[in-house]
Amino acid sequence: KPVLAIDIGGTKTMVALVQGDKVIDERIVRTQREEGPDAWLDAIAAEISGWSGGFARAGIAVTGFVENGCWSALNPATLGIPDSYPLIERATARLGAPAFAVNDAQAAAWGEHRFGAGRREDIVFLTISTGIGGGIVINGKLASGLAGHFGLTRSASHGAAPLEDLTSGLWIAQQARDAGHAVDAVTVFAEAAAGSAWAKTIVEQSAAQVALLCRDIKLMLDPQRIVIGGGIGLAPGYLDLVRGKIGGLNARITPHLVAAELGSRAGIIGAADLARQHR
Ligand code: BMX
Repeated sequence: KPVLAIDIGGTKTMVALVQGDKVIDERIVRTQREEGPDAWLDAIAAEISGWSGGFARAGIAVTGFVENGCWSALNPATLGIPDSYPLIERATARLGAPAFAVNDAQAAAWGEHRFGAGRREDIVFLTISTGIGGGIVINGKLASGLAGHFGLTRSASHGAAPLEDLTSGLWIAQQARDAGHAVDAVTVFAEAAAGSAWAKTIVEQSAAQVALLCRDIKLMLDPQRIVIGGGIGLAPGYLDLVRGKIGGLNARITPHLVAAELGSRAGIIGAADLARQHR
């Protein structure tokens, strides 16, 4: 039977029926950021009411930290999750099937390792999205716990701000507003592609931060590939910009960047596979 796979991000939530690496059916809803996890689960349950009986278990990928079945925000600006929300318990009751939960970028890293751009390789997956998340696969194993939370790293030059607060989709939209353009991050990309100087500056600053991060990841973990996903990471032109900013490094330490082959589905496909193995 297919697995019910769910990916709750800071901006959108994907729900899908997944079998292996095949997505049989799929819905996307906005994450109602102000409403909280009970309402998010209600919205998911309403969306999939037609799928009842079509799955025997659920795999849930979420932005934030999952521990002992409970879900918390590490950066509440990315999504305001109440501390230690009992996700497994509530989701199992609400969805009517045993649920497994994992961080969204860790799930996506696993999906890309199993079925996508990182097959049979050690990879780091980076999602450039509402926030910036990551997952690490080393020696065929997914690193768990906090591992991969690159968006929360800081550097002396940034002061108290986590990296994602100076780089992510939320930051891009905020920068646009500060420049007098009340548009979302995707529109900033369209504007940059159309030649707007203000938009280009914002996108380039974000790409420069990600380039530095990829360089550091190469030195710390030496993955064969760094797989880039997320709504910003996969926006046309972004990956090339990042590659451009990395350019000029000694070949030995230059990271190999590729786009997520599963695209925006890396999280649901990875979560489904992890839920299947977890039984
Ligand atoms: C944040 C953090 C990570 C997450 C990443 C990407 C929270 C709520 N989230 O760093 O756990 O993986 O954002 O999340 O603390 P996304 O919503 O942008 O996909």
